Amino acid sequence: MTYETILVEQRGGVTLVTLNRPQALNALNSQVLADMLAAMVAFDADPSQGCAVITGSEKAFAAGADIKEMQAQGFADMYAHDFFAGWDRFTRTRKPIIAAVAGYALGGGCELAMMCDFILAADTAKFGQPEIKLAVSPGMGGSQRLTRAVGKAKAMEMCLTGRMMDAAEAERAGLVSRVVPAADLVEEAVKTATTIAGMAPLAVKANKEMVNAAFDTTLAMGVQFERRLFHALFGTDDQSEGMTAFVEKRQGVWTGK
Ligand code: CO8
Repeated sequence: MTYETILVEQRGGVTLVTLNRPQALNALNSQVLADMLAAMVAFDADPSQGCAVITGSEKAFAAGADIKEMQAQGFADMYAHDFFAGWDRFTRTRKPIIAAVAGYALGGGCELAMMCDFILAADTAKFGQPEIKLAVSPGMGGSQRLTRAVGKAKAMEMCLTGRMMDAAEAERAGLVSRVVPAADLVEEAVKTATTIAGMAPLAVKANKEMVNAAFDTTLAMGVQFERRLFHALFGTDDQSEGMTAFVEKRQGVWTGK
């Protein structure tokens, strides 16, 4: 399957998606949304694929939602079409997605990275929510996810001033899991994704679901949710195989059942 605005390749059990609108620094327009959703639905449905990596170019992961597409829109258009609500579907992808960010991740680009399960950053990465400079605001979840990731003080300052955060600050603030040299970014992300793709598939989905639940619920409810999913994994063949393999000092062989 080929797409207009993204490149998709499979590297073993890893789906590598590269945003490919270099002329617009990978700005996210309606076509990117359509292409990305189609790619993620295919990824989720393909049993040979265990983890995805989304990356951009050396200069930009994505420089935001496409300003030229939004420029002429009024409230009625935005509201009638529930503009960009389609990105909610992206967050319902059940297998893990790693954002591999080099260069600018601004506005919708920062928000897309935060919709992924974690962010691996190149030392060149720059994160920001500069929408206020356009007299608007984040619209793809940035005010919520950034605040949860880095706390109110930094999120508020970034949203109100448009200030960018470099990779080192993003790592200190907990926005990214790790910073790697730019030249190694995609290789390191694919390596990490390969590790995840090698785990028992049901356990991967359960771990993703329970960590995400930490954002949506109270501590007590989240702990209960985790415990129930943990119990449920004891109904899988792979749990039995995983623990038997440990005792027999060998690698587990997963069936995804
Ligand atoms: N949209 C459309 N085109 C863009 C965007 C964008 N977000 N960013 C860059 N481009 C285009 C430029 O217009 C330029 O095109 P052209 O060559 O035709 O003039 C090309 O990409 C290269 O960009 P620059 O020449 O500006 O490159 P520089 O290296 O000088 O600057 C920057 C790089 C600093 C990244 C600069 O391009 C910039 O500031 N871009 C805009 C960043 C921004 O404001 N992002 C937020 C956008 S708003 C948003 O994301 C809202 C999200 C929520 C929406 C949800 C709605 C419900």
